[in-house]
Amino acid sequence: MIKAVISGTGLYTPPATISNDELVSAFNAYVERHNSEHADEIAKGEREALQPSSSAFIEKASGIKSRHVIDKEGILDPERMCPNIPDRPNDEPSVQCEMAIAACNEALKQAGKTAADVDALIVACSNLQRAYPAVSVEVQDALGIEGFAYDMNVACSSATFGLQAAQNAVENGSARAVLVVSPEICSGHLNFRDRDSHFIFGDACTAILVEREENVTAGQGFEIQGTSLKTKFSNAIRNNFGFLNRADKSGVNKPDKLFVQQGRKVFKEVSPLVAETILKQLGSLSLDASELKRMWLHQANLNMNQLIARKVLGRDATTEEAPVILDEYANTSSAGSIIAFHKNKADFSSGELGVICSFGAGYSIGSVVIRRR
Ligand code: CO8
Repeated sequence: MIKAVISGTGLYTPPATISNDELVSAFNAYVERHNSEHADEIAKGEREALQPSSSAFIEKASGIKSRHVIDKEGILDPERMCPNIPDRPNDEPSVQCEMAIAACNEALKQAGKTAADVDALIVACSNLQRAYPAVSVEVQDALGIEGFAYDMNVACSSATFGLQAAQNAVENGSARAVLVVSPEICSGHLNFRDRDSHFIFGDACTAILVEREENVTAGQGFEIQGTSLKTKFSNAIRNNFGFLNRADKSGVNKPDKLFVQQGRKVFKEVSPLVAETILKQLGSLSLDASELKRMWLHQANLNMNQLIARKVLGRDATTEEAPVILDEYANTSSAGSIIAFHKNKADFSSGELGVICSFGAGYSIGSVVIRRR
């Protein structure tokens, strides 16, 4: 039987960063202007005053200290509060394609492979910058990969669901190697005027190369032991942006056409579901949680990750056991758990086990147990 191995990972990090203080200062300038423009209505009780945001709240509630973004200026302009990412002509690579190329090249280099060794590419992410042609086919062409490519979206679990698709393609023989790439431009769909969520997301792109075991140098990479995917419908995290928006006369600029969530509800409902999924999966592989060296968890909220890790291990996890990257990156949707993996895997010795686990909108959970070769 053919076995699938993760032989390389790559990461593209946009150079621009926004600290909590910078973000809060732009938000509060917007609040001040809004409240002074509507002072009469607020005084008469006809309109509610907007409340300021605070860096202390953001760090305490989420663990986020800063985020990387494609464009800083537009987000921090209180008049605009949206990134400036101009459209490009069709004969230039799209922004997502550019991010994907950088991450894929690093993954290929880490694996010691070239595009000629790859048969398929999946762009797996929360937001695609156009409907078609598929961004994946553009990336495939830019990298010079023969074979096939497709886009897929399972929100924050896109990369782990993509990993299972890659594992299947490698193990059933339809591809020698598959690149799973997650160009997440979360700032494009974040409502920077919403106090409850303006701090949550950042931008980044990850890539993972999945290959046949026989094509990977002995002792290199992580063998995929098993994947466990779960979905359960919920309205608690939504983004109603879509191609039918223009067909609704009330217009495309309503707040529900951007990211909206009931954060508390998500926290309460998803955390136990994630721990349960991991434990069940370990059981089905005849493994015990105590055998895990590391959990590379989705990076949405520090308190949530600490709770999930505690439920899985039966005790508090150390930061070595459940590494954190959301302090620097914020929530980068499907890229988050892969960034944690990319940055925290070099110390693994042969035979050691870990789990990559994503969770988010849908709800969707993707858990991938891997063993260092
Ligand atoms: N500054 C100051 N105070 C604030 C702020 C703020 N910015 N925001 C809220 N508060 C106040 C509230 O008004 C409230 O005050 P009061 O107690 O007086 O009513 C108090 O702080 C507490 O508010 P919350 O209950 O909302 O705060 P929480 O402690 O629940 O923290 C979090 C909010 C951080 C959002 C938390 O609930 C959380 O992280 N939950 C989990 C969320 C999660 O994991 N979501 C996953 C979503 S990711 C995903 O799947 C989407 C993928 C698609 C990507 C699309 C890209 C855009």
